[in-house]
Amino acid sequence: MAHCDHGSSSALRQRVGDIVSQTPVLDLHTHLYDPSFRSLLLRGIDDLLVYHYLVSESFRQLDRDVSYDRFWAASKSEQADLIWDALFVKHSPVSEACAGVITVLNALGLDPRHGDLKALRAWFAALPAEQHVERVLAAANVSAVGMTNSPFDDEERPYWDQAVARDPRFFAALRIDPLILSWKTAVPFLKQHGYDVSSDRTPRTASEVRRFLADWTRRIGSRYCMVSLPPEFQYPADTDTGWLLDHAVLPHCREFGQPFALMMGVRRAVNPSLRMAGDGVGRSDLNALRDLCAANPDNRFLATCLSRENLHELVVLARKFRNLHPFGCWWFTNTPQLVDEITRMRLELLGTSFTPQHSDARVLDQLIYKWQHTRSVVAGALGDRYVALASNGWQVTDEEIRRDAAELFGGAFDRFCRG
Ligand code: HDL
Ligand code: ZN
Repeated sequence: MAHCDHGSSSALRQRVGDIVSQTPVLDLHTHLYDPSFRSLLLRGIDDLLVYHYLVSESFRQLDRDVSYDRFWAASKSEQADLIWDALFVKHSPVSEACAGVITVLNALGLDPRHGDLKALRAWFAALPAEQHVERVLAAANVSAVGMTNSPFDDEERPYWDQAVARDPRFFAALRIDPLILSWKTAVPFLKQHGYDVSSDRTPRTASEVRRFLADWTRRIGSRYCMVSLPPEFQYPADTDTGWLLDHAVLPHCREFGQPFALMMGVRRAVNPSLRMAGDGVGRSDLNALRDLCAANPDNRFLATCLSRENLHELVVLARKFRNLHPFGCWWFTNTPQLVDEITRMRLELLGTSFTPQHSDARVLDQLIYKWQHTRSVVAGALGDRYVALASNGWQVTDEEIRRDAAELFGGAFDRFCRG
């Protein structure tokens, strides 16, 4: 076995780190909006601090006299003050979500150590949205941002009636949870919007649901359909969900040549008092995903799981089904330690035929930390694979490293979407 000179392995790792940081990323799933959606685009220090990840963490440290009601009655800046004091002043910001805020402030040239929230607020307030977007996309080296666009969102829907110039770097993704998971309430909504559906599972209802999906796909130019699913999700199933998938959603995706994205294992409202911060995790039965892929070979499925225990099964399933593309370290798995474990598992079982990360960013500035932290971990995992190859006489070239990095940071997703 050719001896790998230690010096060359650290030089190789350095080359990988440099190339990965220089590789623009396509962020396939976020909750961001381009500036034309105005107030829907969250940005700045207060939105960073009231991020629901930090809300749940702060309730573990806040004084008992800060009740849920008192917190939710407070203004956004008062909530931010409470969170800053609880998680950054009274305790060290060692959690991933806290560390992310520090990474962002540092990257923007702001002194995180002596966080004078008043001064930080003034700094962000003076930054127009369009300039803020340019600054953050450049700092994060993000070339494309996947939005989450729901026809059922009363706040967002009116924006699609406006013929305004959109930022083409922000692409749409059609989110259909209410349709698939709350059919009984989706029926009146669809009827109200001119679709002749009934709660019965009739061919008329199926074709009208497909017309709804087609109308919105064309209206927003979405690249894929997405749904999040509870741990109990089963397929096939004699349920409204199962029927809608088979008779409307999957045929729609085939007709439009688009993948269907599944985010599996979220248990909504474990603690409703935490509102958006109150969701939890549950282990899914991935036989449902297995049967989706097997029964629908002409559909393509993007998938991620919220339970760490499901993620190994997901990788093994991806080895069995070429129409399955694993992506991301979602939500509670988006921590450096788990991103490292999951990415190494995926590289060693799938090569580069997967997408290691999406940011799930809700606040514009989060792109900076979510991608800086991810790049550092992915570069480490990828570098180790190249060092192992080198020790067996396979020296990767910079061109090959650039090709592989581009594949992982959006290329594989892009090709998978195109079918
Ligand atoms: O369902 C989803 O898309 C999740 O990502 C939720 O939006 C969740 O609140 C979240 O932001 N996770 O990162
Ligand atoms: Zn999300």
